[in-house]
Amino acid sequence: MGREIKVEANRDSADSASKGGVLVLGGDGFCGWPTTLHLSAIGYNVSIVDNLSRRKIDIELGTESLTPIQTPQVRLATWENVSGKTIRFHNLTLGSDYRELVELLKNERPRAIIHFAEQRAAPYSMKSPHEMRYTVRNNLNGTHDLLCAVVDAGCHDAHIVHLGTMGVYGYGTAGVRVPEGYLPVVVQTDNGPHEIEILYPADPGSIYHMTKTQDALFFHYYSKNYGIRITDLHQGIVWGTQTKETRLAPELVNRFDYCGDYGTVLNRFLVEAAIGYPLTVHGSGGQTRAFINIRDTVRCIELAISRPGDNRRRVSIFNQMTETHRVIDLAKRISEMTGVKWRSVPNPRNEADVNELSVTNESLLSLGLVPTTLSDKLMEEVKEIAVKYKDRLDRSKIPCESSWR
Ligand code: NAD
Ligand code: USQ
Repeated sequence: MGREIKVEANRDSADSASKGGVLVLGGDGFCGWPTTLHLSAIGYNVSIVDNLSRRKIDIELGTESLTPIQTPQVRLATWENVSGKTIRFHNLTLGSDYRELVELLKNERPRAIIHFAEQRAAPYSMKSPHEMRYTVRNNLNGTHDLLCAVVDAGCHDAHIVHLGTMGVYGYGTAGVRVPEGYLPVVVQTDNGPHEIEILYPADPGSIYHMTKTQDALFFHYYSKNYGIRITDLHQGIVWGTQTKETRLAPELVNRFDYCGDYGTVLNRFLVEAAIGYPLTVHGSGGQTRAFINIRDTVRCIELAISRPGDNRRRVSIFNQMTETHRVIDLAKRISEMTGVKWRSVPNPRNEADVNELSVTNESLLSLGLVPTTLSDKLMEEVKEIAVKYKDRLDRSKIPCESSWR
């Protein structure tokens, strides 16, 4: 068994009142930590699996979260103090600690497994062959080991919810409104035209995004052959920092990445504005992308795991995003809000300078998601975090140095 942090004094009482057990793989990360707290708060009995590789990559890159995130021990003890609820932590590497994973699944028999545990930065995945190979090894072995272990442990009833990405579709959709994973197409057969449904053609723009397109095939295979229930959430760019639960104590603060590898565009613009650094628009800024606030991320996971069972032989694919924006429009809006100028920097990525993007997201809306859309008030809130911790910021880490070319 992986090293376990013991903060489980209330385990029995938590179990008896619980809505069921949930494993959060990658529960120490930016999306995983607030999701863990939220699921614990609403009555799930939650265990985290994380090998802290993200914290180690920070050390490797010589950077750290803008917010002072605490060790897992302090985070979990604080949560127990403020909520009275226990969360267990297993330090285990998905993709290599296979036997430990099988044992964990046999012991916990979770109702749902939320899979966040992948290397998630496109620029990091493109730095050099070392990071390219690490990203492929980590993400693909991790996802496959999880599926294989679920079968091996006889946990066929566990619902796997994976965090995928909008980037699996590519961003050049030729005017098509991007559907939720599947595309109906008409093929010519000897008996005339016949309609079939295919996975929307994959068009990854980085090694990282490519691993997510490959994950989709693993899910298709395990769902079709073993009847494992799988939901793949194709998430847009997440922005924001805090959620209702992470706000409950300073020790629960969520991670905030701003560096050129891990910082995502909107959070980076807000941090740049907070220190008067001209907003770094790549190229013309005509790139259109899908966005979602971190509060909606945690809500979407809640909705995904609480919905009734569906066809186990077909992966459910939902687009987890609430709005689309052009990068330049975000820069101009933040510039007007703060008085900090934007400037165009040469685009280090191999991506279209301009694209249109229209996305279907009915599934999560129909389950009850009420989108938290971009508002100056919410952006102010993120900027406040940036201002509060600006002395921790290292300006030399802002430029994006990973080049695709
Ligand atoms: P993150 O890097 O902050 O968190 C990932 C966590 O997984 C880290 O704590 C890391 O230590 C852990 N991890 C990675 N590989 C592991 C392994 N092999 N074994 C055990 N633990 C491992 O990333 P995030 O922003 O929270 O993203 C979580 C998921 O959501 C990723 O799969 C990502 O692709 C997806 N996603 C993120 C965004 C975003 O904007 N942040 C957008 C769309 C999709
Ligand atoms: N960009 C800038 N300036 C910056 C940083 C980025 O103009 O300072 C541009 C990029 O060139 C790109 C766009 O903003 O056109 C988005 O870049 P990003 O770094 O915010 O997002 P991306 O690399 O796509 O990755 C992030 C997450 C990833 C997730 C993905 C969802 O890191 O885990 O899968 O968003 S999506 O973009 O919908 O595929």
